[in-house]
Amino acid sequence: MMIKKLINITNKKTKYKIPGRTLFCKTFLLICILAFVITGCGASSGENDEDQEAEQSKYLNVGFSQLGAESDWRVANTESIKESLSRTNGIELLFDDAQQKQDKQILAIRNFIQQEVDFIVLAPVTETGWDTVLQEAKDAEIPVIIVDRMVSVNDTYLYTAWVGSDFNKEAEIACEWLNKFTAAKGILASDLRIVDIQGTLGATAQIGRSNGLLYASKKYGWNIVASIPADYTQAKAKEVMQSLLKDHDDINVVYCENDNEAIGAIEAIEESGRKVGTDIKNGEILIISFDAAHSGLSKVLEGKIALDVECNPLQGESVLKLINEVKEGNDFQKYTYIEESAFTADDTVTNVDVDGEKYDITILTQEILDGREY
Ligand code: GYE
Repeated sequence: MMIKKLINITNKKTKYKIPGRTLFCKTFLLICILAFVITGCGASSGENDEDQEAEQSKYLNVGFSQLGAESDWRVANTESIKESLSRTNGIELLFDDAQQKQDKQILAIRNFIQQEVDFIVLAPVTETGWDTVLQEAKDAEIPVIIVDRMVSVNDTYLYTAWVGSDFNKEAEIACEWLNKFTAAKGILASDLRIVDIQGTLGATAQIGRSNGLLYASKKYGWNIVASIPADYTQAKAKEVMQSLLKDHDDINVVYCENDNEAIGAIEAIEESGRKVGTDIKNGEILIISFDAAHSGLSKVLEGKIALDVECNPLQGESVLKLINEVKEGNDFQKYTYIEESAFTADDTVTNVDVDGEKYDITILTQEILDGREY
């Protein structure tokens, strides 16, 4: 290959007149190049290729299609997976960030298939639209592990396993807390004027969190003033909140579907001259959030986020375990749910009932915040 390439280059060059060179000079030059390639250079590059191949075959090749880097949660999720799927753990990781675009994720998966990776890990931006590409991975006999959000496919045999959070449960915890908290403060359900700053429409986290709020609003008689997506980003949530505040002067609860959105919403509220807090009767706006990343929990401790429901992004170890189990042909769990908590700085509500079970609400301390890894 290499020799052919050099001959071609040399041939190309001979088409041009080289001033002051004789045919003898040109032939001599060609012989020298060939000798160099065949002896020293050619041999060592072959050896290098072999060395590289031998080095790489020591590792399991895993392609990871991450949907983006839109939030603190996402950054922590990427870091966790990169840390676990490392050479130390026998894995060569190919990483692709799709910048929140499904077509980029599909392209990345096709590239991984072409490169004949051993496993594909996919954090899908939305639930639908994966059947074709996952069938392609299946045909290539590459196991696919889905992380975080789900894929909604005609047949679940298209993926090997899934690791993530129970988004319906997270929403139920948040809404049960709001119901108990407002009841304890003597606030009527019919007085609640809630806005939902949603995540990326069609993402499992958005579907679970938005639906949970809708369900509870019907159950308890709350008013949902508006539901607007902000793609889980601080900047978009700030814009959304600014326009909501202009259109509605009676908002008293903002249900943000992640911490970065909550931070953006708080900025907009404070810049408008209103206050965030739990004293709804005196005009404060109560903020609920999800993720409980360090940035969100700091706002809990400052009294600006009333409740932050945890969504744990540290999924790397579970993914590594699954990969090893599948590789060894051992039994494995098709669905793995990560354990999670919920945090508040106010001790009015210490637990809620979720699906007939008591669920503790953790009172956040500086010590918990200091120990937060993400
Ligand atoms: O809450 C948000 C992120 O899908 C659980 O996506 C994830 C969500 C998370 O951008 O911060």
